[in-house]
This record gives sequence, structure tokens and C-alpha cells, in this order.
Amino acid sequence: MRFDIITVLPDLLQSPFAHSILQRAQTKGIAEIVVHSLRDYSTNKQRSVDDYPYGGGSGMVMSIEPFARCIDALKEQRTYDEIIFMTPDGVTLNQSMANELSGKGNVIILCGHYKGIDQRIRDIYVTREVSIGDYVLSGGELPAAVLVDAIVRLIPGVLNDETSALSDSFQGGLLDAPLYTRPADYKGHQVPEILLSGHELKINNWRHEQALARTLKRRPDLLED
Ligand code: 6GU
Repeated sequence: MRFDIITVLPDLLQSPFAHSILQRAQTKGIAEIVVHSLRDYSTNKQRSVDDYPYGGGSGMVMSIEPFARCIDALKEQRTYDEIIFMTPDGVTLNQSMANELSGKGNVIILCGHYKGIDQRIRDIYVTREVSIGDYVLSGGELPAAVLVDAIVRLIPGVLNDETSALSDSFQGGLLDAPLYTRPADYKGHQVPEILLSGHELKINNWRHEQALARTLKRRPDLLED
């Protein structure tokens, strides 16, 4: 799967993909993540990518031409299944959306800034608008990194047995049960006896019980259906 991310802050997106599972997915050739600097596609000498809003008001609006030139250049190289715009007024990302997107081929992600982007970019190019939650961030870069991480770890071959997505919170519709490792006694705080018992069946039942209790307490909405 290939991601082309278009941003005014390419430096901000160098490190998030250079570690751990995302790095391994790229080394293995399962995911390709390419960051493009929007300014490189500006049409003027000042390399500007925004302008004053028609109709007045505060804040600048990102112009259509730089995005259009970058997207058109990419589309000449290959076909894209989705052009995603990261925006707080998009559809909220969840695990089922990440699952769906992990089945796609090539995807372009647009990161917005300032007050927003010219509506015509959304009308002409964007196939999907995605938010990562009900709060406002300064730009779409961190949300884009979150989206790519959530998707890439679900592509077959990226995770091994040890890092399996199958036991993730949400994957089974429940939050995870509590986890413990050595020491069994930390300053009097004991690991639950059952986990030391070696009874696989009892341990699995205990974990399921804990997951249910935690979900009921913290996220009852997940149990509704
Ligand atoms: Cl996708 N962008 C911005 N700027 N803020 C957000 C967001 C996206 N999702 C939640 N807050």
C-alpha cells in the first residue's frame, strides 16, 4: 500500500514513520510512505500556498493550485483509490474505518492548515474527509500520522504473532484486559494469582471477564450492539 502525504510541514512527518512497526512495514516493502512539500507546487516566486478569503473574515485559506498541481503530478504516475482530506469536520476515524482503508492500494492524504482549504479542492478531488476526534489541532499532519499508523498495522504481513492486532483493544469489540510482567510482587503490589496458576482456560476466562468489566465501566457504548 502506498501513501502520498501532501503538507506544508514535511519535516513534521519525517520521524513518525521512521520507527518500530511503521519502519518495518516500509523495509519489508509492504507499505510505502512518501511526504510531499506543498510549497514545491506553488505557482509564484514567494512559494505561497494560501490567500485571503473571498467574502472577508479572519485567517488565510489554502489555495487550490498547489494542491491541484501536486495531485495531478501524482495521478500521472499511478491511479489512486482514495484522496483523503484530514479535517476536524470529517468522519471520525475508528477501527472499522482503518480496517476498510487497509484494503486499499494507493492513497493520497491532504493535510490542511490555517482557517481551511478552498472548498473546490474538496469538491473536485477529495473522496473522503477524516477527523481523528472531537478536538481541534493546528494542522492535519499529526492526524495523518495517526491515520497511517492505524491503517498500516492492519495490512497483512506487517504484524507478527507477537504484535498481533487480533488482541488489540477494539479489534474484538472490547477493551484489553490488564497486563502484567515481572516482578510478581512490586513493593507489595501483587500480580493477580490466577495469572501465575498456569491454568490456560481459567486465565482466558479471567481475561475475558476483565475486558468486559473494563469496557462496561469505561466504554459502555461499545457494548450497545
Ligand atoms: Cl483531521 N485536523 C485538525 N486540524 N484537527 C483535528 C483533526 C484533523 N481531527 C481532530 N482534530
